[in-house]
Amino acid sequence: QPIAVLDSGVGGLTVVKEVMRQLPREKILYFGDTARTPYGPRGAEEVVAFTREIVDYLIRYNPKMIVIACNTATAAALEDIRGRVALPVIGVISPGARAAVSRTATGVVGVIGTEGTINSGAYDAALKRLCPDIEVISRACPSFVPLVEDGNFHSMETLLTVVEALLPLNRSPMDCLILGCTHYPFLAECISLAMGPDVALINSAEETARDIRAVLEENGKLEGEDGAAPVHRFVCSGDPQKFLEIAQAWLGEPVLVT
Ligand code: DGN
Repeated sequence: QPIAVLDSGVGGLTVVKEVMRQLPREKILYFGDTARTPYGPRGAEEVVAFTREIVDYLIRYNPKMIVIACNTATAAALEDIRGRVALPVIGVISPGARAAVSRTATGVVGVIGTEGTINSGAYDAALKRLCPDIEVISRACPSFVPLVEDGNFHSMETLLTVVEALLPLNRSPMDCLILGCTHYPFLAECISLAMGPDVALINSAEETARDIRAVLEENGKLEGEDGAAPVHRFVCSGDPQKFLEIAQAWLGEPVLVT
């Protein structure tokens, strides 16, 4: 039985990479909605409708659990999907919030994400639930996802776009910045250059993979250490060749895309 992972495009691969590292025996079935990316500027109702469609598709493959590896879809649709399916469903926002709260010393945390994620207030709520006194500085960065979907991770154009978008955050006393969009770890080098060495970047993938393990353990579904190496499967709604190139470069191994 696979773990089903979904995103609006290639962003959820940042979570997949961490699952492969922490849980190497688990089989992954990934869906990237590359034909309809980006989700960020879409209304919550549309994001819920798209997420429902993808989950209905993934369910046919009898997964152990569903991972919504997209902050925009987590903010809009996590509760809706939990109410619709009988499987465990997890998102990426509470894991990222938890990682930031345990990391910050100043109590000032930055969050960057899509317009959908930032406008939903989901990170503010998740962070304040864990730590009521925390100060949260948020900014939507709508220009980032298209760069990642184009495979444009390190160019001068990318660096300039990132620096310009993050300039307003630069003088704040935050000591960590949540990458509140699963596409952003692809741009981590540029983001880190823009923010300087005193700001730690929080990638929710690591913490999300820990949550996945906890859910599987709780349900007695964790694969044993001695199992065979799993064959993962990747499905995208857009150009499979472009997806394949980005997936192989990011994951560092050949992948099967259908
Ligand atoms: N990767 C997605 C996220 O984490 O919000 C969304 C990207 C998008 O579609 N704009």
